[in-house]
Amino acid sequence: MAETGQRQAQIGVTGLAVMGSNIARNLARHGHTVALHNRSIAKTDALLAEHGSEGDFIRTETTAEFVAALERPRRVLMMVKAGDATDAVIDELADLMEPGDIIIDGGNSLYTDTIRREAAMAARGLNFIGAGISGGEEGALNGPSIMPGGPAESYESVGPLLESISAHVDGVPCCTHIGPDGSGHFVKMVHNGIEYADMQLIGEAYDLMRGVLGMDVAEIADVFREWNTGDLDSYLVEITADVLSAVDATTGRPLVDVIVDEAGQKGTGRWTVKSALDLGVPTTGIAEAVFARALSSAPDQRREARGLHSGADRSAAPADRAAFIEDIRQALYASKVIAYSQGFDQIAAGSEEHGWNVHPGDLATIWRGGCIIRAKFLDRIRDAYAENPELPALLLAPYFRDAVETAVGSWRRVVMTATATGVPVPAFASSLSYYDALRADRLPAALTQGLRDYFGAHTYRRIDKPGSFHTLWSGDRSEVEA
Ligand code: NBP
Repeated sequence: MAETGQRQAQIGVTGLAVMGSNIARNLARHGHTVALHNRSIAKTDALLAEHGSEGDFIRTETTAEFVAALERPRRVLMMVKAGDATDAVIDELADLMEPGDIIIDGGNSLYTDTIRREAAMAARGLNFIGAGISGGEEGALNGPSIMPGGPAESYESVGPLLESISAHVDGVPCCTHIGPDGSGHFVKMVHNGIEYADMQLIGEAYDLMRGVLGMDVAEIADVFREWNTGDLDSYLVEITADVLSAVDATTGRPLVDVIVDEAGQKGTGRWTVKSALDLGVPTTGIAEAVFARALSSAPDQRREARGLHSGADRSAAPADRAAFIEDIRQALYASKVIAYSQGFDQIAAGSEEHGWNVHPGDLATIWRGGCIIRAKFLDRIRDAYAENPELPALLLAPYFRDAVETAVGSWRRVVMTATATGVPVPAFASSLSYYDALRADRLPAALTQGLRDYFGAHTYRRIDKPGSFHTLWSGDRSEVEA
């Protein structure tokens, strides 16, 4: 640790709350000299007091001191609250920086803000990188998954630094240049959306074991532990077993039973769904997960509705417990394939819309470690895109197609049983409907078009000849070419 002097830092970190301080420590532990800055000095001093011996830090108090402590081109990693705070810090930094310097926003910024900020910084000759960072506080310290978007030239300067602190899987860093401007924050947003879907599916699997099979929480924890040794091997399944194993010290009950059942959200899931709507991509798994959290967080309505008649048929509960647990596992896997397939579709659509040229295989590679959705499954996704970079949908890759076709009987039994017994499975059910709709020969969209033509003369196309047509519904009902 040192006061500002002639020594200069390879990188500066501003915003030293949980994420920023852990990333600064991670950078220092990898041999980089790190200038430290926070709006209020207390966090800087706390970091130095507790962890100053972990590496080479330069303490700075003001933004001017901070910028002056950096070697050129200056590299600043911002880890501040997303939104107005991020704009305020960028403005302050930009006034003190010079053309060629690089600002990295490692916060959870909305990608459209990143597009705007990147353009504004480029106009001032500054390089702006919007880097999605996943892994929470533990990942920030020990190796996160990093998704940087921005000018390719600036990645040459910051890429090696970021790659050095990222997680590594099979020697490959979980960090790569995603594409221009908002692409990094966009893929991080969809990553978080997939995380929502993953967690919702896990929740539904747990609820089925409780509600249909009447298993106790410890038994369900064992099932998740067992699942984590197979195809479902993932961080989220692993920590599900841990959370379900926790016992409340005060009451002696399973911790999950004393936690209020209202799920919070910070916004990235909602952003993903809004973007899916704008792009016209049916990201139903993520949408169901966001809506399920919203429903859980409507306690007044839920209280009033609690006594509604269920019409549930308890006799529909399967007698063979082991077989139904296997059905749930298959349904979880198949629904997870759908959620990822939809998420990758959304990324492809966003990439197309903004001209980002995002490589889906790269994402599967850098999501294998460090991030919350890390899973064995990601290896399969990476292989699928390596085999065919032009895959029309992840679901259609031979491996996933086989997996889902194998699972579909189980999936139907699970959704039927859940429906009969009154256990809500919005993500399982809508994923199955998505699958059925996608593989259908014909969809009722033909009727929708007929109705639209009837009341709004919106026209329709025919299966047997080109052109657009309209039926004179209120006249003689003959067809005219539109
Ligand atoms: P917070 O999101 O809670 O932000 C706190 C930091 O922002 C503090 O350093 C605070 O300074 C600074 N700050 C604020 Br608030 N307003 C400011 C302003 N107007 N000017 C300058 N600094 C300001 O911290 P976090 O949870 O460590 O997250 C940092 C970023 O990383 C966020 O964008 C977050 O969304 C993202 N992220 C978080 C996680 C996670 O697991 N927590 C994971 C991935 C990404 P102060 O100390 O002076 O108040």
